[in-house]
Amino acid sequence: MKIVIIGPGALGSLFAAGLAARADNDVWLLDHDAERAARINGKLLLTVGEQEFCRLVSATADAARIGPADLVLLCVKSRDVAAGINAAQPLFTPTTILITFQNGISHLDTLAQMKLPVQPAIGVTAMGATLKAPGHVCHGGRGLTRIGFLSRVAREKEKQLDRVADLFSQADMPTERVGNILDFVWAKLLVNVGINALTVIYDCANGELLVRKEAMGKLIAAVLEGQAVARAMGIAVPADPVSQTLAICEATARNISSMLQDVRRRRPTEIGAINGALLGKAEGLGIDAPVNRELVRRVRMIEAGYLRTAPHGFCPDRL
Ligand code: KPL
Repeated sequence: MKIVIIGPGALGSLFAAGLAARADNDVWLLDHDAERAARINGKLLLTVGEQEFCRLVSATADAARIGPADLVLLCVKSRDVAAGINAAQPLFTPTTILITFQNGISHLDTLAQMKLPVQPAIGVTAMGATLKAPGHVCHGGRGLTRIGFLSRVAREKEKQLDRVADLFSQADMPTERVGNILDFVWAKLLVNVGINALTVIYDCANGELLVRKEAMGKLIAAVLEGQAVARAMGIAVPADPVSQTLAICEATARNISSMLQDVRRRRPTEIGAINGALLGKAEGLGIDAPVNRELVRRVRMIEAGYLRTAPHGFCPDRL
């Protein structure tokens, strides 16, 4: 099977390394950065605990070199979704399966507004990964991945997606095809709404939010605002999203959230795709979401501080 992963970040590299374990998979990484692609090409390093594996993965910045693919995994940040798909046109045929993995919900609007080569499936994963360097990824814990289409598709497409779920599961990345992927997107959104921005504001690891009274109050309020929006939209989120968020905070206590990692690397954050997108939905429905508004304002202020001092568009390791 020819598999192309767009975006050599932590998750993209983890998927590439996992799927390349099977010799009959021809795995490619598509990177917008040709120099970096040349460095990664042919050798992707995967660290799992004390063990290191070298996987044969080709990398390029030129989708035409790869040609038509069976499976495309879009693993770029939300703001790069349109550019990622546009650069990948030579990969698509009517039978290509495209699965997009982004945090937050704003990519769903981007996808809905685009003229897409195929109907995309949406992915939500709890797999943990950290990028040590381009071409070197560390496995950060196994969690369930869910994939599914947002609307009805032909039975054959569903079967294709079932086969992709099997392929992932056989590569030690347990995966299910689900019929209600939007519920899972929102369940994860509420967790990120409660944790990510606050770790930036308090400059702390996830677990520290649990011992800071003020942060805990904001976490709970932000998630409850999100739950109200989800309910108004008819989305079935977990009955107690606050407990779920607190449990994930505890389980990932030593993690530096992806948003705080972005801030520390002076990269644009995903605040717009997470709390900002939630706020947009709340406003559209006439629901007040003062805590999320405040979180967006404060993270944007922090972000503006360092983006202002960087050359225009500068982004050290944009993936
Ligand atoms: O998804 C995460 C992120 O950092 O984006 C959590 C669950 C908060 C783990 O750090």
